[in-house]
Amino acid sequence: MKFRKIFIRGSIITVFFVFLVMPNVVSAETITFNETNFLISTTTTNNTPLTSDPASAPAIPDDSTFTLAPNATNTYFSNLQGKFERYNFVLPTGFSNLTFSFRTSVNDLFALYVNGTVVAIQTSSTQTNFEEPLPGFFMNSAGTATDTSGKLEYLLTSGMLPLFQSGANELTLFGRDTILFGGFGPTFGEIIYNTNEPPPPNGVPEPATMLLLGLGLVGMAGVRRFKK
Ligand SMILES: [Ca+2]
Repeated sequence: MKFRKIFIRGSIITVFFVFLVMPNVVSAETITFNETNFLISTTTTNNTPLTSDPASAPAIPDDSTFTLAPNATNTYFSNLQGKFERYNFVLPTGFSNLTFSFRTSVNDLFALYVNGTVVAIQTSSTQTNFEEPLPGFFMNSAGTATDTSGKLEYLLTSGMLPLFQSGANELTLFGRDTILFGGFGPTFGEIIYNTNEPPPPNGVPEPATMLLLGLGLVGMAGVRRFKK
């Protein structure tokens, strides 16, 4: 009797301490996207200005307008036409160490918005914009962004990191033509972050989880025997 009491108490205390010493499960997650992952808005513009001033970028159309698949017709701009395309992604609660890289080729100009804020603009129209390195940037986990192409006229070099949020996020790319015709071209993007979220339900159980489960079963068996 005494032994069982001690055993149950011991099990509860052990479980408590295992909880205390169990490290957070931190895993690195990567969101990779390209031009095929964007949806194009049905709203278009005609000869809207776009300068190196982020305030010059046009207002983003309503979320409900981003319905068009990125095919040859929808990614094409007629003379001076502007279009918007959207990539939606989700970040978990408590994400950390987020980095973001983005490169794109637009004929002829573009502005990129993270959750509604303009973070990068390319206003120069030159053949080299369609050659590597494509116009783009990298933001490190300290939130410092650098132009990896030397081809951007505007980059939000600090202050980009707080734009990312837990839950739904959106990247919006505005592109427009300056002569003859244009369109959205190849796009490359990567968002990498750490997460403390539990592993997916079909994942392999970790040793700590197995230990807890085992101790719980032993404890329950102990209680059952004690009640007898
Ligand atoms: Ca053009």
